[in-house]
Amino acid sequence: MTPGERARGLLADARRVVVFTGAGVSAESGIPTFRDALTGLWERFDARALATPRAFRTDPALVWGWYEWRRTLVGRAHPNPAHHAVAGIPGAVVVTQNVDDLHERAGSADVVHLHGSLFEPRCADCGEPWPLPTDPADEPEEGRRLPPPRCARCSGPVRPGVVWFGEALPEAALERAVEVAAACDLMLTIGTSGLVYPAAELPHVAARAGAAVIQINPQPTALDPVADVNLHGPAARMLPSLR
Ligand code: BJW
Ligand code: ZN
Repeated sequence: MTPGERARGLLADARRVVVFTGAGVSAESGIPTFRDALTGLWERFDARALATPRAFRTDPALVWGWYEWRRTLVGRAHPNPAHHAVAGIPGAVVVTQNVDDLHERAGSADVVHLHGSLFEPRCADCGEPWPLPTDPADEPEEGRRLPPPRCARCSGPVRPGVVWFGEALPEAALERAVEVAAACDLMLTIGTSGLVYPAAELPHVAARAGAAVIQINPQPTALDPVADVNLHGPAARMLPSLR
């Protein structure tokens, strides 16, 4: 049996499926990953200067401008065949590390965001949600600094609603993710390097609870040893071929 045939069999037999995704699932929508050589965001930008609470305190305009540029990129992108194939798995719970909204736009009904969202900024001081402007007139370019807007309640700086290094993941999201990982009979882990914790623990949680784990990734990853089937290829080609 080929790995593809094994994966198709596991998917056809599974009743509770969890789809765990990372930046690679959106790569073919034109959204850069973090750690891929040459094209990854952390190859071109310094994570410590952009994706930590200290970075935002030190240079809020640099950080806000960078995230507004990324929000613009995502806004222009479209879900790819991988997002659509995921949305076509009946009853699947999607647990994503991604801060984009492409799973939702492809039609996935149950999406858990472990690392927040580019579309839910909030006040850095009091936590008040900040309504995003609907007018796309002022679209920032890569590298352009932009002072963050001010909170209507306390006039604190508005920050992106994402989870930076050193910050706790949203409690309810992490709890639900662990719960569904421990209760599934199949986990598909797609397009993640499996290096960032605690998210990377989830395939191990599923495997320890007896679930089968299928990984889809063109490159070897930290999660290879935990996967029962490793499908080496791009998600937008591999996923649709499983159904
Ligand atoms: C394709 C493809 C195609 C390409 N098809 N595939 C244990 C040990 C050591 C350190 C730690 C530890 N536990 C915690 C830590 C610290 C830290 C951490 O994990 N560091 C590691 C890097 C070592 N974790 C944290 O700080 C977390 N918080 C925390 O632990 O809090 C504790 C706490 C508790 C209580 C109170 C206070 C604190 C938070 C982590 C937050 C991560 N944030 C980011 C940025 C989000 C905002 C933004 O977007 O800017 O999240 S970092 C970045 O990495 C982003 C991603 O979600 C995350 C994961 O990356 P992902 O998705 O895997 O992307 P890549 O690029 O790594 O991989 C892409 C993959 O796709 C590759 O494998 C490609 O091959 C593949 N691919 N094309 C399919 N077409
Ligand atoms: Zn406020």
